[in-house]
Amino acid sequence: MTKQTNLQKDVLVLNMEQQLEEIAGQMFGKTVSELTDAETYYVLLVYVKRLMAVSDENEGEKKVYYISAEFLIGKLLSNNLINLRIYHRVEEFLKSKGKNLAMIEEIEPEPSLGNGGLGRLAACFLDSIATLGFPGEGIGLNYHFGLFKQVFKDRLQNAEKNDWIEEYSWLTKTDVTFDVYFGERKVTSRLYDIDTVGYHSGVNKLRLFDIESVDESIVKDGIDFDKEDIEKNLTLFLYPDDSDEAGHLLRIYQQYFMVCNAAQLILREMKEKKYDLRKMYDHAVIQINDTHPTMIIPELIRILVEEKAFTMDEAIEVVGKTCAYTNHTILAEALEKWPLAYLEKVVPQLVPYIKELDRRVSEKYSDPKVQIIDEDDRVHMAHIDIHYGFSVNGVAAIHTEILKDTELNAFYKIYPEKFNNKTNGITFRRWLGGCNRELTHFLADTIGDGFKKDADKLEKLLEYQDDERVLDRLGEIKMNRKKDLVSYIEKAEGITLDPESIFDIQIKRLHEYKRQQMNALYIIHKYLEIKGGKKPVRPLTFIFGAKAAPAYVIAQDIIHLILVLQEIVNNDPDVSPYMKVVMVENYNVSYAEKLIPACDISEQISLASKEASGTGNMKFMLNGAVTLGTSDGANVEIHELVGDDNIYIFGEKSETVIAHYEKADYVSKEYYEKSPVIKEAVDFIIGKQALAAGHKENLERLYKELLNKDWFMTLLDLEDYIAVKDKAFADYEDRQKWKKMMLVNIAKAGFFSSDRTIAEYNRDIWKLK
Ligand code: CR6
Repeated sequence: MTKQTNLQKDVLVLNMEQQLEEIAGQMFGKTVSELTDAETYYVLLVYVKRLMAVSDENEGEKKVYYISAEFLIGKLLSNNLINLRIYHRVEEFLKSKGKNLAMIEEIEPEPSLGNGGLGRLAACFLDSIATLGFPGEGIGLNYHFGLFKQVFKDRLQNAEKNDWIEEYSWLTKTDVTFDVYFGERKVTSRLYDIDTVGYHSGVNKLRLFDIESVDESIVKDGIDFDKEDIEKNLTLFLYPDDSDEAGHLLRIYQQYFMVCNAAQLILREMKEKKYDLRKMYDHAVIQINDTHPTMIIPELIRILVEEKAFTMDEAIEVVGKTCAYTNHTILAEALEKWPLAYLEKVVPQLVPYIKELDRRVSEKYSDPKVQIIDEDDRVHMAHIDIHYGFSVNGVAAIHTEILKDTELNAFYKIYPEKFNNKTNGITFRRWLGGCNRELTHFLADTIGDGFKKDADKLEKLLEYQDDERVLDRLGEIKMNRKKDLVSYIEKAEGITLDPESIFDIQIKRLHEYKRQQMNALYIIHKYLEIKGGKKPVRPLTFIFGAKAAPAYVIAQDIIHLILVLQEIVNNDPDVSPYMKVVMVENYNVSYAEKLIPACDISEQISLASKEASGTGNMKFMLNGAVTLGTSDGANVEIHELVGDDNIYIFGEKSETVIAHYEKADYVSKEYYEKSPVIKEAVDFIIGKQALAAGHKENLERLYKELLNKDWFMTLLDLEDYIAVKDKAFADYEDRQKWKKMMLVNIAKAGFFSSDRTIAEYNRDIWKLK
């Protein structure tokens, strides 16, 4: 970009007030003071988009393409204002016109283009890539409804469609379209861009592909639609229900649509810039975010061979030096294995290439564990990435070790040099600056604002760990966020909470391995204790937020149990003065931004070895919550950083858990039978009270699951969990000691900045200038 455009940007910033008045006039024929909050939001959106359009793009000889089926970007207005460093000025100007920026931010619909951690990570990475000034872009799909909206009816989860694209949105329609072939069937794509601006830095693009013929009107009740009608449904939803064959096929259609467009976009850029395709890896690095984009490998090889006169050997070499893979899970059901027959149906043109890639592997290695196509003719997508990419990374130290030692050990033996760890991170612009402005200001006043560019500088806070004034201010700020949350929940859920109580929060996707059910059993235990006359010193508030995949039955049952407990506990006059339970409806990024700053105790209680990293754990710590967790994922690194005194760790270690799986010797019933405490809590699920408040079918199914299967070993850790959680609640009463723990957690959170993570990706994998 030229100097002139910089100047343009400076002028736009300088004349912000005048610009906003002008846009208000053009759009609504009003002055800013006459606008409604909704109109003000659109005026701000148009202004910020103009600003980003004339900002410098981060450019260079080599670029990273982060391909991902999910980008859980969340609302963008306040984040963009922060990164453009005009938040305060805009806020002041609006105030002078009688408006409140925080209220205007509420108007923005949230784009829910992701499920959870993996999608949110991609969004944090875009922010950090832009902030560090690296040339890079995200490539994904423009889902019209994103992840479903959760509604509770009769204490059950219902899924509704989740509109987010309005007449004015952050999307910019481009004139880029590509032809995409599914065998003989051709569809046409359309590219939409969302600018992502770095903090104090240039702009990168998130490129979202859509299909021209998409038809929102085919979605009738809830989220049901005709899964066969690809031309109309391809980009309607994120991960449509894949409990049946049509759902599986649709997912493959989506994945191929994504990578086919990505490949064409990348090759187009190579051509425009007159780069030598035979040295593609000098100009492009493709980061494959989990296996959803894996087909980019055979697709690129196919194009190079069929259209660019490469031999197969040459194509494999060039693509192999361009592609890198990130693994985000060891859960078998999340590691994609597509039946070859499905691929033949959707993308017959890729199948000969996949077979050739498989043939080359089987020629060299006989170990069945490393084959691409297995005996049942299923294609192991991760195996394509590992054999034909140059890097394989896990997302936390313990996760990468488990990959190397256990899950991917056979591959590690072949390619030790490919394996590396990149512990996840979060962008502090959103998860501190955006969601906790008061804390951010206080930190800047206390230790200077260097931490905004260099997160490690947060450690300076340690010098104040015995400073009563600083500790009291931290306590005060926490109380303010709790009060904010109390009024929000009052409005949103109709439940009144006590800000003086301890806020214990578990927010994340609902999955048995994350063990929300263990937290629920603790709540039952506490409820029975209080009923029996043993009252807690201070009231306790248990908050949950979680969506369950619509086809995941037990997860729905766990939600049901929590909602039943909410009903029983909150309406019991003997108990409700001492404890409350809330499961918030439609938990999403915006809700997280309100919950996390208000948290005292962060629940990170997954079964050791199963949570690859977690990123919520990092957000809580940064906002001064203390972790109650297992030795799993990034909890292990949090523990190392803050030390034994500033975290509550419980439960079996991952080696023990893995050994249980290997020997298949975990029997949940044994734990139930030998512990009266466990028995009493589990029995409550099908007791009179629960059945009166809930549904027999759901509660009985969950009860049986816990007793007969308990695949994620809830009962294994329950007693230890109860003991350690009780200890944490007791420690909370030593207020000064607790505030010191808060301070140490904030001070040590710098390591978890996604700026650090991205700097490491670049140092070890991408090598951008
Ligand atoms: N569910 C992991 O489970 C990790 C994120 C981002 C997950 C979680 O521990 O923090 O990825 N994995 O790396 C997948 O989505 C497959 C997640 O979000």
